[in-house]
Amino acid sequence: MQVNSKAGFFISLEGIEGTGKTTQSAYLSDRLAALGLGCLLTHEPGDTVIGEKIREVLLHTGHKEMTFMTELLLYNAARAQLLDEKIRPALARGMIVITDRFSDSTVAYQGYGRGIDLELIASLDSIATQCTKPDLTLLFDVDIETGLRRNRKINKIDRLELEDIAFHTKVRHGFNEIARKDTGRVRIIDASLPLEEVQEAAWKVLSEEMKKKGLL
Ligand code: Z5A
Repeated sequence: MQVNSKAGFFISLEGIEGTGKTTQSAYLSDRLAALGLGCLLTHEPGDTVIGEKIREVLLHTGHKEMTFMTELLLYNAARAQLLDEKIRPALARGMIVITDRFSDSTVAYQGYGRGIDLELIASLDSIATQCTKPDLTLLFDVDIETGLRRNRKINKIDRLELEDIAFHTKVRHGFNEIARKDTGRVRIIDASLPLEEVQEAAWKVLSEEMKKKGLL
């Protein structure tokens, strides 16, 4: 059963690190606000008191002993909390919700990256999300070297960023497989372009989708 938002509109931004998801989610939220459209901007893992504690455990560079299964369960726990506390109530009020990462990140990182069975990931996801799915996913794609270089420039290093290029290559492949299998929901944005061009491309896709649904 898929419980798509009845009144609101749920958008996820996905991609490997350094593709510009955080920058783009703020831009899209501001652009919607300028049109008078209320928007909840959120991110994963975190954005609740409990979720931020889980985030600290997940991303701490010292937690090298964390098993892949623990990692998978913690991402799902943070997501369940965020959905119950913030996302579902906002969608029920008819709001637009933009999340910086959602379930596709688990499929790409823990599934394709870590090698955990994709069916197991899907069944855990249906428990954690109660089958709530984004209406639209913008997948920001850039080569791994560029993404990691952008993050190093701002001195951003966490436990997953310490993984080698082979891991990040599998994750990027995973995201592209998700897009290939779900062309109705997932739209790929070329994130190698200059910032303003990526912003315009993302806005074009989002505004067109919203127009189709009579939301703009
Ligand atoms: N993870 C997981 O494994 N499983 C899951 O289920 C979930 C997550 C939900 C969360 O880290 C980590 O958890 C992440 C995936 C994993 N691990 N990794 N690695 P996070 O939340 O701290 O970070 P992130 O989600 O990976 O995003 P990021 O690293 O912060 O990058 P970003 O949001 O995509 O990019 P940004 O912060 O907007 O931009 C980075 C820099 O690039 C910044 O200086 C920008 O000004 C610059 N930038 C952005 N766009 C451009 C363009 N177009 N040109 C030039 N420069 C640009």
